[in-house]
Amino acid sequence: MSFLKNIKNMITGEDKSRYLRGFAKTSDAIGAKLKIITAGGKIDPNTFLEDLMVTLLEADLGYKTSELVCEEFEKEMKNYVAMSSRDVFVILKKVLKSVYGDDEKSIVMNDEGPTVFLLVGVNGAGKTSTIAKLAAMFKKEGKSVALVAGDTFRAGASEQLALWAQKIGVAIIKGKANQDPSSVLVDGCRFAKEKGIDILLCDTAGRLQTKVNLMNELSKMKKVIAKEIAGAPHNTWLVLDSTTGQNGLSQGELFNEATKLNGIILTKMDGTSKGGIVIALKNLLKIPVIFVTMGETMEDLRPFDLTLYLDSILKEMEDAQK
Ligand SMILES: Nc1nc2c(ncn2[C@@H]2O[C@H](COP(=O)(O)OP(=O)(O)OP(=O)(O)O)[C@@H](O)[C@H]2O)c(=O)[nH]1
Ligand SMILES: [Mg+2]
Repeated sequence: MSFLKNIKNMITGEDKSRYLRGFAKTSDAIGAKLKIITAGGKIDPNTFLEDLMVTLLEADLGYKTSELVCEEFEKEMKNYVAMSSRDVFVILKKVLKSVYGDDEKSIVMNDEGPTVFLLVGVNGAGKTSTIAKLAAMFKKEGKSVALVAGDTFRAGASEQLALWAQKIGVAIIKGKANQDPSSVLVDGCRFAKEKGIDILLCDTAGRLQTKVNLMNELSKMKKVIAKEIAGAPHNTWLVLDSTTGQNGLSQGELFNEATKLNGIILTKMDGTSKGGIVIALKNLLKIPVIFVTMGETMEDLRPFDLTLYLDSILKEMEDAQK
């Protein structure tokens, strides 16, 4: 969709190097490691496949996806008489790209009224701070934005969001402590309709994907929003802490069952060497990663871009010897 394309065009120059820095730890785990393994010329295909499997597992691609990458790598490898370090880079980039699949993703925009975003996820994943980042981004794009403090459970959660709203200069709709979050969301939708707000960003309380009653609460929230604004929530995004590891796949699966996700935001990429989860999530769950966050400032939100991502995590290998 054109909106996302506009944002993507923002990734240039200095911005691009910020993106690369955000994946530095994953780059150490994959690119730098493979560079060492493949240094010195002669690459034994059998031991290399083992090393590749271990490297991918350590970077959190998960067993199934790592195995698939290795199988595809093995097929490609047959086209080479002797593999150089540079060949490994070229093959791996091609294989990772095909295992990820198409990089098609969109932000669903509502042309008839407010576009509603519902952000869900486990405790501490980064939902509230990501809402702030998204609000700042949309505001910069010239959209009118309002926030809904749908976390009425955790003490201080509404205040945390209100501070962000004040800092960014956008409206906020809050409820009372322990108020039914669905009723706060209804208030938010009505406010957005009345005031002609373009973007309504709804925060929710953190919850474990295994707590059935809390997951049902999310389904209820979706239903009440849909009654207020046709097609809403237009975007239901799982906020996933990329340092979580393979539990992220279980989060993706169970939140998707409860709320039918149409996107994932991967947070805290700056603090992890486990950026391979991006590939596993897309390959196994078919849910695209829309944005990644790589720091705590408002500027640390980036649209996910497959080519930049692969360039980043394999960066160390790029100038490897032929
Ligand atoms: N380094 C780093 N820290 C982040 C990033 N995103 C969020 N954080 C930090 O992670 C912590 C939790 O973020 P919140 O936004 O409060 O998480 P939440 O999902 O709303 O948490 P609950 O409301 O308790 O469920 C905060 O200290 C954030 O500053 C990121 O991309 N990089
Ligand atoms: Mg929160």
